[in-house]
Amino acid sequence: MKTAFITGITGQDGSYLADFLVEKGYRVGGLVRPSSSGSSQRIAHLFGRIELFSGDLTDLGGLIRILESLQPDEVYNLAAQSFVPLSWEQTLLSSQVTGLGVAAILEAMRLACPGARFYQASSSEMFGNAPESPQSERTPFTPRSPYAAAKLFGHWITVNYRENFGLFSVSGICFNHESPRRGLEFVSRKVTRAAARIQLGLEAKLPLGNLEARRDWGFAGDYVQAMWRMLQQPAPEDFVIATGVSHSVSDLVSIAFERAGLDWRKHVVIDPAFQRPAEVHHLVGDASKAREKLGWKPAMDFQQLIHGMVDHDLELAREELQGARKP
Ligand code: NAP
Ligand code: F7E
Repeated sequence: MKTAFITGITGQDGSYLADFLVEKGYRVGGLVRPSSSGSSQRIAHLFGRIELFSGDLTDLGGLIRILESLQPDEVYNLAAQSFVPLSWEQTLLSSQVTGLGVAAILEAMRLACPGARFYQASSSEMFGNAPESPQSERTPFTPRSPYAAAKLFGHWITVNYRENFGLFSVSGICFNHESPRRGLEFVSRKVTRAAARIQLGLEAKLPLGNLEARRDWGFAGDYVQAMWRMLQQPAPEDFVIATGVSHSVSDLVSIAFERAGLDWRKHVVIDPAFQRPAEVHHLVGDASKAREKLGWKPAMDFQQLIHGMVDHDLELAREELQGARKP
């Protein structure tokens, strides 16, 4: 039986990865923040089948103690302050967790379990307004937010630990991926939840920022499989993970509202508070290396993804109406 350790296990990707690894027969350990007692609902169905360790990605001593006791075969670093606008408000905290936190977990691994394999959750945000499209492993990085700059540090420190210490450490440069477990502040979930709540009369308007921004949106459940495949390779390498198809925020809104039986033009309002001065306008990935070397391709397309999210949010909104769920 293999053992995996997941930081960020209470997040969207961490919860899907834990599902996937438990299903594969792994012993799964996860890092949870002492303050996150209220945010474990994404992994509640796994209680009893995973082991949780209290700690913080920025606390080297705690990470060393956990890794010494667990002795994992694979470490997945998914913890981060992952919301781009918040990284402008909490710049140092975001840099510490999303950037320096990667150095902390790598250093802990080097000291406690140097033979383990390491996955770093790198991001397409590192490309910024890239000079070429689509973006691949060879595209230059031009980060455009503290989040993206911190991710770039995490990306390069992962490469450096590989080259200097011989660690099996790799980065997956993942483009946006969503699911019914997505945080409510990200645009996909904000839209699907609002469409559902407007349909059931729980809300009337949806304030949004830039409707022209384009992203390459995939399904989180598909992306965690790529993460695992990267750690099963004979040699450590970095991979872009993407669908290769981009859509605008207005495409997203139109598909979601249509699924909910609504005309989005009657409900969406533009609110400058949600516009980003340093916007990343268009990201779309070229995942041909992952297709060739990992045998990975996404199973779910954009419309299926958004339909599934709307259907899930309609169910939650119905429960809320019946008084079985808090808003
Ligand atoms: P998410 O839902 O925001 O989850 C972030 C996780 O990090 C949560 O479990 C959170 O714990 C944890 N965390 C935050 N600060 C921490 C700290 N100081 N110490 C320990 N844990 C901490 O993010 P996600 O969408 O699953 O993404 C997973 C990773 O992939 C992130 O690193 C993200 O930046 C990266 N990424 C995501 C995407 C995407 O489209 N989803 C694309 C590319 C890269 P709490 O529950 O306690 O808050
Ligand atoms: O924004 C536009 C916004 O916040 C997507 C994170 O997982 O993926 C995610 O980062 C786009 C942007 O995701 C609203 O301006 C318009 O152009 O859903 P988002 P993100 O910033 O792309 C990357 C790959 C990560 O690594 C990150 O961790 O949508 N947009 N109106 C809006 N966005 C939000 N949130 N809210 C709006 O009202």
